[in-house]
Amino acid sequence: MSVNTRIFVAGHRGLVGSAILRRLEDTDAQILTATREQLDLRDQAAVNYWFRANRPEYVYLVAGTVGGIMANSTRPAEFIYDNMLIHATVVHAAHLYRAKKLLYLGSSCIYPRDCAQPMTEEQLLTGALEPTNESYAIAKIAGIKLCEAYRRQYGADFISAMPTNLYGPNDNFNLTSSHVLPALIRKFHDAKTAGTREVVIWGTGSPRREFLHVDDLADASVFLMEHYDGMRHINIGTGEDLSIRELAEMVREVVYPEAVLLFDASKPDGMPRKLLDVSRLHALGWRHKIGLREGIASTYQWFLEHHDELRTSAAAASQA
Ligand code: GFB
Repeated sequence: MSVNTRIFVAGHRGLVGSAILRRLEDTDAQILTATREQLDLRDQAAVNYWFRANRPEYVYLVAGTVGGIMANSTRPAEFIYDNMLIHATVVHAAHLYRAKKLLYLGSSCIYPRDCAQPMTEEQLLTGALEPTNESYAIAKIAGIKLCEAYRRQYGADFISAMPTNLYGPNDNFNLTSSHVLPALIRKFHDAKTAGTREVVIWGTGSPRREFLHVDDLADASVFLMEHYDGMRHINIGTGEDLSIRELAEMVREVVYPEAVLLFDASKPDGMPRKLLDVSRLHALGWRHKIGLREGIASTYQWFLEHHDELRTSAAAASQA
């Protein structure tokens, strides 16, 4: 990339966007960002105006309203409305103002609830979705279809990738809206600080999930931007999963080994299993580097260093 190349990271304050900025730190290219206050990505006229003024050539579309199982179940309207609009406005403006390439990031919840495991890209739209995140999944599927449609009709080089559950620095540690991994770090940490041994884990502990460190995701995203230009979306993950109980035991070991686990089966389990088939990504030549235990330890370290700021921020739903 030359010094004049303009790259737009849409959603640069979130978990994924901030990791992409870190990954692009050494590039000579010009990195463009816009805060939510500067640009409402749900507003097509405002997005068009911004694209016309800034003319990005490469676009990382990683903005959206995101959250864990509880936020998804209780705020379905925000999840479908915000995400459908954000995906549509940015894809359309990238087409109108002739961006050379766009990478759109979805989520592994796009696959049917009872999908055969591991989930291949071909299983999209082969069955009913998991109800706890149906709104979000529909918006994410619409994003894939937007990229495919603009490629088919206009020849736009827009690609999509579907990451598995992510975690890392700048995650949301708010217990009502976060995903499981940051929630567990916070719960064990708070119990340790308060001197209580019992930590409550939502659900039965039996669902299985796959976790990818967001720095690996950022690396995979740059890799795909540089090396992939196909129509079909690509899964991004590690190809390994574990149960929520095993994850809780791992976080306990890092944060507070004396803690005792309690399971609250009145809370939803969500999808029974969500393991991505990553053979297409491996065949292209990319593999993750950060192991889960190591990633949990470094994320806990980050949490300790930023704990005071996090306590004061009400990051319920973020333009991630
Ligand atoms: O990460 P998570 O909220 O989302 O929950 P999903 C994963 C599993 O962890 C569920 C359990 O079985 C939860 O019940 N869990 C246990 C907890 N304790 C906790 C806790 O304290 N907090 C949370 N949040 N979970 C999301 C989707 O699904 O995954 C989104 O809702 C998106 O659409 C995202 O796709 C990646 O993995 O179930």
